[in-house]
Amino acid sequence: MNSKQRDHYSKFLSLVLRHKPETINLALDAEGWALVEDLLAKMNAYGESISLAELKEVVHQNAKKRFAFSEDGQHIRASQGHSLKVDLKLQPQKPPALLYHGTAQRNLESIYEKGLVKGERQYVHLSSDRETALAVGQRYGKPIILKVNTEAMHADGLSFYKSENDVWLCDYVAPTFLELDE
Ligand code: HQG
Repeated sequence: MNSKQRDHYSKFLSLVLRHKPETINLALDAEGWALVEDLLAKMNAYGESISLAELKEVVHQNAKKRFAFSEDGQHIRASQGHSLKVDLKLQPQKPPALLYHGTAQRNLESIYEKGLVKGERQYVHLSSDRETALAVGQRYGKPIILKVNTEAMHADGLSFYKSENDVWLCDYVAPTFLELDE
């Protein structure tokens, strides 16, 4: 498979494992897991033909490690990014003192007013490095990076979670904890 094909399947997996499993009539359990066998059968029936070996390639070659197999290899899920109400069973963790959020410049005014809100997704997503935040922000337009004072948030008793692929998650970031990274 070439990188363009892997990218295509990665996007399709994001759709069905994070947002719309009903697209292919796939069942996810409460923790977001799908049966690999079921996923393969339903993707193939839908016309997104893929073998088990190819699925493994997409999962293992994915730079952001967006998807994970269960230990026994029977199940697969997205590690973060869900709009579906799944319980990833993540435990609260102490975050680094500072995290980053990349967004589009046009969102800034509203973010300063309302803070970072989850929107469609289950959590607000934060990155531990500027580079990733920049890439995230670039998806929606001219990017800017916000520094999030996670140390102060944590001291205030707010909870943070780290996804299996090292994306930091929280429920909300109030404007007072945000600063433009210049
Ligand atoms: C913005 C990707 C106006 C927020 C990434 C973002 C991440 C506001 C957009 C993960 C706002 C939501 C999530 C407010 C937040 N006013 N705009 N008050 N509060 N926003 O895609 O964080 O690559 O739902 O800044 O890497 O961009 O797909 O969230 O621009 O980890 O694996 O509302 O998705 O992962 O956009 O991205 P999104 P996100 P993948």
